[in-house]
Amino acid sequence: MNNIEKLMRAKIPGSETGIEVKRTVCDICSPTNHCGIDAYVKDGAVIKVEGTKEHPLNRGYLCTKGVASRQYIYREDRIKTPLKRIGEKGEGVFAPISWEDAYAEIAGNLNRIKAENGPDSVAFVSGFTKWYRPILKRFAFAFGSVNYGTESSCCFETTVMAWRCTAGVFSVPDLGNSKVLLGWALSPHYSDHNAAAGIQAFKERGGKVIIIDPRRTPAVEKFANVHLQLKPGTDGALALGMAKLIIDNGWADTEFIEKHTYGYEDYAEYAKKFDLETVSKITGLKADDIVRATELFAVNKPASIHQSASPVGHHINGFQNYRAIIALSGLTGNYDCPGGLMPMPSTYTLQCAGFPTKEKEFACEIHPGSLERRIGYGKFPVWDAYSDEFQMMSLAEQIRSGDPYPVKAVYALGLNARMFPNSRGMFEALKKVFFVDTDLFMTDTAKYADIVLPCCSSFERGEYKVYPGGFSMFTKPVIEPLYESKSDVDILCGLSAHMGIDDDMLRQGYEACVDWIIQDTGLTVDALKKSEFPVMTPSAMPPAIGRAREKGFRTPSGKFEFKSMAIEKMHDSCGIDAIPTYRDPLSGSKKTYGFVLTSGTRLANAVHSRTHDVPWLRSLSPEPMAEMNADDAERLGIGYGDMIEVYNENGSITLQAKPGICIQPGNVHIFHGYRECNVNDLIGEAHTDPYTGFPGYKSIGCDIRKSGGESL
Ligand SMILES: Nc1nc2c(c(=O)[nH]1)N[C@H]1C(S)=C(S)[C@@H](COP(=O)(O)OP(=O)(O)OC[C@H]3O[C@@H](n4cnc5c(=O)[nH]c(N)nc54)[C@H](O)[C@@H]3O)O[C@H]1N2
Ligand SMILES: Nc1nc2c(c(=O)[nH]1)N[C@H]1C(S)=C(S)[C@@H](COP(=O)(O)OP(=O)(O)OC[C@H]3O[C@@H](n4cnc5c(=O)[nH]c(N)nc54)[C@H](O)[C@@H]3O)O[C@H]1N2
Ligand SMILES: [Mo]
Repeated sequence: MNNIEKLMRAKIPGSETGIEVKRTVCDICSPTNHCGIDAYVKDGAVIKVEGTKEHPLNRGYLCTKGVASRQYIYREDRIKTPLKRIGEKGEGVFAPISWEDAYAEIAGNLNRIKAENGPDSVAFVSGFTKWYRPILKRFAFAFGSVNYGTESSCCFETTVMAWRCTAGVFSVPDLGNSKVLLGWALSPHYSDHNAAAGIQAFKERGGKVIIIDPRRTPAVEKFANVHLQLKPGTDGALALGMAKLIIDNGWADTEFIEKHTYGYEDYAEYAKKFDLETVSKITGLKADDIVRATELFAVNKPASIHQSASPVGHHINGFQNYRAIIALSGLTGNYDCPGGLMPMPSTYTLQCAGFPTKEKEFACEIHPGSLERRIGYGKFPVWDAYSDEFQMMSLAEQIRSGDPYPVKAVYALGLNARMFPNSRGMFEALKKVFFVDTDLFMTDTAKYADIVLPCCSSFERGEYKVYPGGFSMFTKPVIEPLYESKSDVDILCGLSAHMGIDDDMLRQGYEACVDWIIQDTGLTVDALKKSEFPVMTPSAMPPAIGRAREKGFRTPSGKFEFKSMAIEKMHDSCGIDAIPTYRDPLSGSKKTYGFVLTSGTRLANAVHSRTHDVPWLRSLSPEPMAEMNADDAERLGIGYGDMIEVYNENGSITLQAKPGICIQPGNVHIFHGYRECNVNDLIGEAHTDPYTGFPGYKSIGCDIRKSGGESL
């Protein structure tokens, strides 16, 4: 082997090998975890990836997903050209067409449907991906449709809403100055891996951690001083029980309550119902453990609360449960003070980086008029009040019923029908509309599309990004878009011209749009492009801790609201409660079942549906599995790997059993996103939170039996 061959084999960059190192990001996870990547590029192909050492987020490290980036971007089922359906919907038989023909076909159909049924009969929707959202929303609104909806309908938005109606703004822990962290559903090793190191450092400084989680996780093993392994969806009862203990023991911050809160008397009166015995019964927790955790949290100030992105909200009582948790920060005076919870509005596409952008103004500049025309409007009052998106969980039903008006087309970016409860109903609905789907991969949802458009990955495009701590970045493509793919935004901008949408911004393209959005930050796209790494944004400010106490909260009462004034106004027409009342998460089911089904805990190696077809990642959890408690399994004669059927009034799925100690007896947990075994077939469309429309993914009744055997 000569020297050059050796260098090539070791993938050493330089003029001898022609290998260049170019910087990009991995965008497989949520934007909080879009890690810096050093892409080793040779002859226009990525031949190796490493973490970027200079990136403030990952500092050189990559997780399993980032390490598998090459397999992700070069997946065999990448869509290569625009496609037109020639087979039946769902069959996956398509003919390649040119971009011009695809644009013409889409423009012709959407403009015809608009002329025949009005602009709202076209819904513009997005799955999990966030980066293009301001542009998609502007496109929808400029087209004239109020129907812009995203996966935020089932993700993190319910937390944001709970915060907005309590403190006026989303808030985050000031962990650096806390003594105690109440880790409500805290499991960063799986869902937010870059955050785990910060909590480790907090522990090493002597910080105490309480974890509230129905599951034993690495965070429980490594961080928890106390673990409350409660029954799924009983968080509200626990939080109200903690409130009662705090009040009864004189641990409440009376000064904060008097000066800065609204609705305390009603909240305190309601909490009286949640005595230790009642709470133990509802949550399955030992009374002593509840007292120990409450005292640790309430007497060691300052303390902060981590409320995770979604699991607390994935119940039919999720919004109220979140509010009950958040209320504890006001009750103990741990709000808007160093070491407590601090107000932190989002900067750009749901990220809190600590400076304002004009994302919202950009998306809504051309406004289509009254949002009361939105799909599902009137069903979920808190959603209607706090979001300008339509609640996507109402989409399938309105397509099927045509009530109050027909939805005739769905223009989607990365839509996954299996994300929805009653996914079969969503697939059926997609048969009834003119459906365009843009994706990297030929998914089972894309197979229902009339036109499929190939988009490219983060390695193949430029993108504006923000990171906590005031960082901004504009990435550059490290390779050309593969095959005939284009970036989602280039597709939207191209289509806008063909559709005759009268919007100069969309015509000018992505970089002009971003320049508009970041006009007040002291940066431009050109300036950002000069750096390969995130840079500090001139307009970034440290969090304004203490401002709400001084100047008032951005709520209707100007106070921290134990009782929401906004919801008080809705009470008479909608019957929803202004204080964080609790109801049984299983009360939505028609029948009583032997087990509680909970789903979708994150896997370290997977993100929803998008990674199960990446060979390295799939190899780490190759089979869909139902986790159950070893005692239940033994009692029922179920061994590891046995095929079991999990079923309820909504459907039945068959998968391998995985008995263990992760969850308590009485629960079955199933990971989500698997094409061949979709847990959302067991969740009914009406199993939603009446405040926000969020699906009850994480608590529904079910029974199990050995596959082909008797009911157990
Ligand atoms: N049972 C159960 N169901 C759940 C959950 C649960 O916990 N339990 N969690 C819910 C939550 S919180 C969420 S956020 C949702 C997420 O649900 P999904 O939206 O289903 O998430 P993904 O499968 O990651 O992504 C959807 C599609 O986007 C495509 N995609 C990837 N990158 C791009 C891109 O750059 N452009 C375009 N156009 N497409 C792209 C992917 O290939 C994929 O087909 O699932 C929800 N569903
Ligand atoms: N690897 C990976 N990371 C991801 C994702 C992914 O798919 N894969 N998805 C991203 C997205 S879209 C989201 S929304 C976030 C979600 O991220 P997180 O909000 O952290 O959610 P999970 O990891 O699902 O759950 C965290 C913990 O909550 C527990 N939990 C479940 N039900 C309940 C409950 O009723 N009460 C309490 N107290 N705890 C409960 C689970 O057992 C789990 O240990 O993750 C993001 N990060
Ligand atoms: Mo999510």
